[in-house]
Amino acid sequence: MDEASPFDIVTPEQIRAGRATDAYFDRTVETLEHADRNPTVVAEVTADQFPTGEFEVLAGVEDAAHLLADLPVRVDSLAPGQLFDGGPVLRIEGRYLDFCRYETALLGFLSHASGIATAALRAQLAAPTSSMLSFGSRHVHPSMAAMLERAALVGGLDGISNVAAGEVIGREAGGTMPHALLLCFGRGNQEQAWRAFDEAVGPDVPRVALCDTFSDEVDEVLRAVEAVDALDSVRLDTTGSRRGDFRHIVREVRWALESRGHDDVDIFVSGGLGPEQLRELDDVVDGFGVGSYVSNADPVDFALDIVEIEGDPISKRGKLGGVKDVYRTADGGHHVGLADREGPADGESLLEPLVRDGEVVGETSLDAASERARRDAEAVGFGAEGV
Ligand code: PCP
Repeated sequence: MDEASPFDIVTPEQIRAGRATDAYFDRTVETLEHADRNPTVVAEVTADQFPTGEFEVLAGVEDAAHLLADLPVRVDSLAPGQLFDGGPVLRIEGRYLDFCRYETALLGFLSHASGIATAALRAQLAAPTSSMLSFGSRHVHPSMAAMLERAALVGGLDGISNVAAGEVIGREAGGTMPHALLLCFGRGNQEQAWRAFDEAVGPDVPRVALCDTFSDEVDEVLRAVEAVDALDSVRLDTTGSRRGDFRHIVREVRWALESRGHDDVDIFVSGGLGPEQLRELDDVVDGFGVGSYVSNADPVDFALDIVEIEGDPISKRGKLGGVKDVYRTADGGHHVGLADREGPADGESLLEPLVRDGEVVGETSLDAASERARRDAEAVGFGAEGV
């Protein structure tokens, strides 16, 4: 183990050097070099061979691009944020030994981020009128926080909570107070905690009082608005065992605020929320913190397969040989076809150059990816039926 790294973290240098690989790729390199065999191949990253109608969001493309740009290969891919339901999302052309060892890291970059971005999009579409922050970094290994937060934003969440991840991806982390802060001031002293927070933090930090620590939500909310003049919001993170009818609790809080003239105080809720609860609460809250539903999403089951060797189509059983293209048709459907044939008349080809001559040439910006996911969800009807 590297003495300089006390944590169980594979370093960026190891990833770049092709060491974040399954050992059988090392054996494959040894064997091919021994046999003096290094064919020119085309390989494709695919989850489903044929379109399934069940769309997922592609994320992790920028990491994949930076990994592959160091290698003498040509890479095409769907753009980050693009929705897909079958066929290749990324294609590599080159000598096999030049990228063999990188398959493991490449699939890891794409699989995990795409699963998270898909869950984020599903969450966002369940509550389209509320703002939504990513609160899940506590559920993942800290070395993955930036991946989590970027993918959550690609899927449409509005903000992130992990500070270091924000520094990596160029976004400022948001968040105000945990229960620990209230507990440190002691039972019955919530006003002291809320006021101390108001006095301590900078003017740009929204004044959000957490109002569920010791007593009834309505009671704590009314105390908070009295305690802090410029209160922006209250947050309810009512624990599951006390929740009962959470929508009713939120409506009571809204009623109590409005009846005392505090219509401008927003209500923010968090804790164990997935699409069903988000949908149920969207019209009575202003914002959500969503953690585990997004952070614990299953990775997409991508595989990398060689589909052409020295110009001839090839595949293992159950996979489709030959270089493919993926088309979006006007009705929002997907069509997968051989790249050297004519695509559907109304089809737009989705695979675009990502890496050429050692340079990342594809568009990988976070804003463009989020915008694409949003537009694409509309185009294919993602989330339209509450899924
Ligand atoms: C919220 C809640 C969840 C956190 C967010 C993640 O934190 O208690 O544990 O959301 P999730 O349930 O959707 O994964 P806080 O209220 O700040 O937690 P704490 O009780 O630690 O103060």
